[in-house]
Amino acid sequence: MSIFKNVIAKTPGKSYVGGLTTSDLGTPDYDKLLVQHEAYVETLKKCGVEVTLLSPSEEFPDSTFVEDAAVLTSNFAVITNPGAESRNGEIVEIESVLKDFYEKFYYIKAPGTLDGGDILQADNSFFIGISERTNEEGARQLKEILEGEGFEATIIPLKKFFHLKTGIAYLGNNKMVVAGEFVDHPAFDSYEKIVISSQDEYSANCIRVNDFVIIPKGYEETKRQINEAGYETIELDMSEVRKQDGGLSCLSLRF
Ligand code: CIR
Repeated sequence: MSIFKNVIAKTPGKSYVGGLTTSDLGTPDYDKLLVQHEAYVETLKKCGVEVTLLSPSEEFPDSTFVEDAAVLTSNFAVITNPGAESRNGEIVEIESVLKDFYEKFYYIKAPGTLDGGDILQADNSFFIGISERTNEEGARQLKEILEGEGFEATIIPLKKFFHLKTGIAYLGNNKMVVAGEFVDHPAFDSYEKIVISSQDEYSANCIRVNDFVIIPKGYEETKRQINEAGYETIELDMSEVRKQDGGLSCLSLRF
C-alpha cells in the first residue's frame, strides 16, 4: 500500500445541515461538526500527511465530502462527474486544487456519472461500484482509463449500499474490511477478510493512512479485529458526519 503524503479536505459550511441525506438521524449540529472535522484534520496530520484545507463554500452543502469529486493514483487524477445534481459543480474547485499536484488528468464525461465514494483501490486493483450516483457508463469510462494505465478494474453493481466504500475498506497487506453485501461477494474472495457485523456496519468505512487505521468511535469489535490484524487504530467521533450519509473516507482525498 502506498504511503500518502498529501490530503485534501474541506471545512464544511453552514449549509451542510441542509445537504443531501437518506439517514433519519436528525439535523446535524454545525458547531459539533466543526469540532469533529477539526479532529479529523489533526488526526490526518498525526498520520504524517500534509493537509490542504479548503475553505467552506455555502453554495455546495455537501462539498466537505471531497472524496466524491476525484479518483487519485500516484501519477494521475480522474475528475469525476458526480451523480447528484446539487454536487456536480464541486469538481471545479477540486480540479483547480489538484493542478498543484498533478499534470495528468482524465475526466468522466456525461452521460457517465461517477462519485469517488464508489471507487476503492487495493494495490493494483480497483473496484468500481454502480450505485444511485455512479452509472454503468461512468463505471465503464473509469474502467477503460484505469486499464489503459495498467490497473485491473472490476465493476460491482451495488444492491443496498449507498456508495461502494460505505461497506468496504482496504488496509493493505491483502486485508479487506467487508460488511453486508460484500462479505460473500466473489470479487473479494482472494483477500483476507475482516468481517464487520451488520450492527457495526458503519465502521466498515475506515481509512488506512500510513501507520494507522482511522475508525469511527464506538465500535469495539471492529477496533479489536483491526488491532488483531496488526494495525494501530485511532478512533474519531463521526456522529454529525454520519447524519448526512458521510464517513471517514468521504472527508478527504488521500494521495
Ligand atoms: C451525499 O449525499 O452526497 C452526501 N450527503 C454524502 C456523501 C458521502 N460521500 C461518500 O460516501 N464518499
